[in-house]
Amino acid sequence: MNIKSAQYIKSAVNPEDFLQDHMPHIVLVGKSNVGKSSFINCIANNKRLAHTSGQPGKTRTVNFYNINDAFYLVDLPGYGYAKVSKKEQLRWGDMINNYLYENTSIAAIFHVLDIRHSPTALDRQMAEWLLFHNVPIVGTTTKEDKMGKTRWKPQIEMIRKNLGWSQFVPIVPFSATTSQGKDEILNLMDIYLSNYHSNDD
Ligand SMILES: Nc1nc2c(ncn2[C@@H]2O[C@H](COP(=O)(O)OP(=O)(O)O)[C@@H](O)[C@H]2O)c(=O)[nH]1
Ligand SMILES: [Mg+2]
Repeated sequence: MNIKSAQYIKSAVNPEDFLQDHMPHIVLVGKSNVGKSSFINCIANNKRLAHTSGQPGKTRTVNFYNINDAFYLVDLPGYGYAKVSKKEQLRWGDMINNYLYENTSIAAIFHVLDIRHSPTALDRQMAEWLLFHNVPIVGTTTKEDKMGKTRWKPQIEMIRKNLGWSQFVPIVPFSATTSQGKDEILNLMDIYLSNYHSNDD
């Protein structure tokens, strides 16, 4: 897939504001500061499309980007930011579950994890929700430029085991800094979008 156009559409908090039209959604989930915005900018070839930040926990909305007028890339609010209150954590859980429940347009969900770290309890909770919602999952282990290549495979298998992902869940080592893994991610997006469309009729 070539990215011909990428445009920020809107940010939403309430289910009635989530986009729901004919276009499928490809969704990003992951810890705050893991690199979701950087992933979007790298995939879309536009460093300024999604707001990246050294200030974790800033994205508290569901953000929609129109890619090629063919699908929405959807950035769900990151989790696990220590300074967030209990109340806000609950609101976050509601928002994500609302989005997942209301949504029948999800072609695939990319669960983004830092290749250097073991999954957290919230990563595992997220993985459980996604398995429950029965949507296609792609693991993306990002910031791989910060780790020697020989260590990728054992880290990836540790993450797979920890999250209870079968061998059928693809896990792509990725770096927004070097664009490593970008082509594979675009190919997977293509595959899941065509599977989604063939389920349509
Ligand atoms: N070295 C490296 N840094 C990254 C990568 N992806 C993101 N970052 C950095 O990690 C921080 C958080 O990234 P951001 O995309 O805002 O994370 P988000 O909160 O998940 O959207 C920023 O300082 C990014 O520059 C990567 O692949 N490699
Ligand atoms: Mg972000």
